[in-house]
Amino acid sequence: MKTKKLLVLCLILIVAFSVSIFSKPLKIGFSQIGAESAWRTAETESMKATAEELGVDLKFSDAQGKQENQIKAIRSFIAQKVDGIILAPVVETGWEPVLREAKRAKIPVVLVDRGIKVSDPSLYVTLIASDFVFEGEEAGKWLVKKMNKKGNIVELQGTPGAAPAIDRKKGFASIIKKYPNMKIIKSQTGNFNRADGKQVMEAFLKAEGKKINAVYAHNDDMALGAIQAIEEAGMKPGKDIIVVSIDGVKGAFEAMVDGKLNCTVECNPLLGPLAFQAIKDALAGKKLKKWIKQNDEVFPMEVAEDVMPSRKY
Ligand code: GYE
Repeated sequence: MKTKKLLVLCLILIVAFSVSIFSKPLKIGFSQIGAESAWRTAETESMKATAEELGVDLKFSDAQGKQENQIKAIRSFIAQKVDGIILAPVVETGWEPVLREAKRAKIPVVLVDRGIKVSDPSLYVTLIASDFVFEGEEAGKWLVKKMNKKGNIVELQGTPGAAPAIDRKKGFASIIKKYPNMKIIKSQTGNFNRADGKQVMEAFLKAEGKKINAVYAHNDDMALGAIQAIEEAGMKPGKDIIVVSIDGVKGAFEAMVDGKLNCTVECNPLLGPLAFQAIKDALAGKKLKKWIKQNDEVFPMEVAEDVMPSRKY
């Protein structure tokens, strides 16, 4: 009898405890990199919309492209005793100290869209992101076919030190180097934004002029900037110079329909639902895969018009 009573009491306590945790809205901090591209804006919207749908109390912080601001945001989330942290890390390195602080405070950290390099994998729950090496390889394979295995390419890289910049360069180069008549004649960062993409392309055109047969941009925004530079130089993007990029944002599809962009490899930014689910799973003690990989498709301009209406970002 005594043990039965004790059991009932325990049960009541467990239920009361669970109700107290789960009835108040989850407080989650999201440290976003900035708003350098249409892709990132789509990701921010996905996070905010999902938080609203789920009734999550979202603390949103825009780091204006600076890691130090992200570190400050994470510290402030810890001080506010959030239930979980979602981090889109601007660069791969330099996260260990602040993530150790989050771990000490028992706050699960979910990485979205970009990976990091840490010696202790327990510092984050999971990474929800695309395979950037694969995306670079796909862009390379498509270009090899389009260029008939020969020609000169210029490359617009993403932000220095960012996982998608490093891996998209690596994946692309691994394909191109198999073809001795294909050459990457220039490669420079355009910081994942349109204005820098345009400016760097202008410099490339000044230096190499008509030698350039193709542009490979690590994201659509830089490709759209490059397209403008090509037009201003009196050439036809998509015809005189082939343009291929990554992300698959609306602006890219519009440029493909206009015949100015030849191909985009998609990269899914709609990570809100998966990110909040991952935090909930971590809080419930579930073990998650270290990388929840997103699958991406290649969209050449020939399919753009048909596909465009079904695009969600
Ligand atoms: O491709 C680009 C950006 O991290 C995957 O960041 C993301 C990249 C995306 O700003 O447009």
